[in-house]
Amino acid sequence: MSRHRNLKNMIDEAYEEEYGQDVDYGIEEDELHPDDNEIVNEVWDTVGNNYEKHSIIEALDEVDWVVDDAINLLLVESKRFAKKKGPAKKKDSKDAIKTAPKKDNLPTMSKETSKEEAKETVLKKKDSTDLTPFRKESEDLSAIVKENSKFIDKSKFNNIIPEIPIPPKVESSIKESKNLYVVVCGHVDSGKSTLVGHLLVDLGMVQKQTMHKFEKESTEMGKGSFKYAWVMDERTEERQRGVTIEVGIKQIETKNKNVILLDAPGHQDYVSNMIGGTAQADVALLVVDSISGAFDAGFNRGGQTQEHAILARSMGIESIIVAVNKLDVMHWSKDRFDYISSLVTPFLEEIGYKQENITILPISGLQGDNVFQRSKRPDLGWYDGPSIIEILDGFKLTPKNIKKPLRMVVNSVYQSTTGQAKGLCFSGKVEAGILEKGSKYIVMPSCGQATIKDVFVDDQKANFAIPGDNVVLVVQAKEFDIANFRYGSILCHWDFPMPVAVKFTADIEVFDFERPLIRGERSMIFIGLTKISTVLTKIHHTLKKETGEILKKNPKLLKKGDFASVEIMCERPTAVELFKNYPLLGRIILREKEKTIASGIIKEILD
Ligand SMILES: Nc1nc2c(ncn2[C@@H]2O[C@H](COP(=O)(O)OP(=O)(O)OP(=O)(O)O)[C@@H](O)[C@H]2O)c(=O)[nH]1
Ligand SMILES: [Mg+2]
Repeated sequence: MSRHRNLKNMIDEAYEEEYGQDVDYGIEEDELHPDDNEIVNEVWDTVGNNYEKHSIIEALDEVDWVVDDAINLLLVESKRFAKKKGPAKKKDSKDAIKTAPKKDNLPTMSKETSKEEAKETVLKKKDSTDLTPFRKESEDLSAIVKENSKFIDKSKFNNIIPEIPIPPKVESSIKESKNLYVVVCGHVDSGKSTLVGHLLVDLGMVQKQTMHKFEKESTEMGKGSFKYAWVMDERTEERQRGVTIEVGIKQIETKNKNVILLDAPGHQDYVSNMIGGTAQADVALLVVDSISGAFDAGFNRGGQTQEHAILARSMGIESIIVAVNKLDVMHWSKDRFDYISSLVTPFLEEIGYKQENITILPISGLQGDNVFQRSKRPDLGWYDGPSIIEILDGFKLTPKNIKKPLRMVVNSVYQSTTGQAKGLCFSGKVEAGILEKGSKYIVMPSCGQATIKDVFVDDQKANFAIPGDNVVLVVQAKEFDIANFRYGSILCHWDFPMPVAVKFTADIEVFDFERPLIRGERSMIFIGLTKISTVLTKIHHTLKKETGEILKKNPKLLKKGDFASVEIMCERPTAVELFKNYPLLGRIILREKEKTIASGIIKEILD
């Protein structure tokens, strides 16, 4: 069977299943040597049609026809092998692209989808991710990892990571961290930054003069309603557009907690930044716009109210606070609040939040009702529950992984010449284990060595840090070059470095996407703060969610709602963990075409 026939069959089946109709590709068959046919097809189906047949054969020749090695080579060295951009190979398929109706997004998978649209879907799909922009990084990192491969022991990749004793001098002085990380998320313009900005003003953390300045300047810009949002949106572009782009971080103190507020962007173009914020959070504060129309835009398919809630749950957040915002515009209507609750609460339960972990309350971020203090407004007399700050203050923190070997997510590396921390500095958050001054650690995936000269926890000098602590470290580094640092690198216990791999198996759940997922699917995967281009190299079987029972072996495609065991290959060596060892670093989110298509957990690290 030739490559084209093979691909055609695969997609035919998918379409027959979905549409009950055939698809005409206008693609002719190539005759291939029968002995090598199957191998070439297998590689080609996985890497997609960015490659010509002769490139596949060339790559196979270089690695003695070992399929996995050829796939690896083609992806890592895509520039050398991928075909040059130019006219489509076959006349008919090119015409199909031209004549198909233009759409911003891929066509929806419905029975009504036309043949032309179906063709367009197939043709676009196989070219979906261009690996070129990652080429340099991938080459650099591959070389570094190769050089430092003595630190990477593949035989230990799937070992259970044991708990290790806490040093006695540390144990006696450990106090439970009071830090609570809250990601403030929700659809664009729902009022997240305004809420956080107003809260900081109410807490006296913003000077009166500064607030006057924001009021004056935002009004001059015709954006007076954004004055509180300006407390969080500090960049000129954010203020001019009235849109948050990067996660804004502010720390506040309540009676019992240090609350770290991570004000995420709601715009769909910046979902990756939102994911970075969510990866660090203990709880989600989902801000929902109660105004008619705006609520629907966020809550309907494609809106970020649903997407953010799903992402937070997929990333391990179990508790969610829903702030039904802008109720001032809706005249503080209890009916409106009840209506929104009646839609949002069942949805949250459906995506995996337990009823007891969902709190919903009416607020106005702009007016400040039920944010810092309970509202005294008579119109809101029907609600007598706590304010957001009261809810956060009473939040029960789950015990952290203190006995596991250290994992600290590094979110910046810089040289500092001023302040208390001078020299090469890492800042980030301890996820698991104890970090001790004077100890030596390893930074994965680049395998740099770092000895800790000084530890600062919340700007105070300390001898150690525990899970949940926000730290700045002054380090003495060996085999570590700032240029090799990647956002999301992990500082690890010297004896238990994180596996650095390119291939793993995962159990994934498929979300609502325009079409089914098939083998060869290219997507961006998010693991903690790491973002990486990947290919779905195998679909082993679908599973029953509740029991893990195998439903269908080797399915051709995965549809919305399917659970499946799959194999995923990363475009460069990546630090990954088994979910059972470190849940945060073993969870994955798959995104394609600016949509979250699936989430899952890493089950086995292969290579
Ligand atoms: N009437 C009213 N308007 C509000 C309220 N909260 C926010 N707004 C308005 O909603 C608009 C958007 O507010 P932002 O705080 O920037 O919204 P956001 O959710 O942070 O937006 P992104 O970060 O870009 O997703 C501004 O004009 C705010 O004044 C509210 O409680 N009542
Ligand atoms: Mg904002």
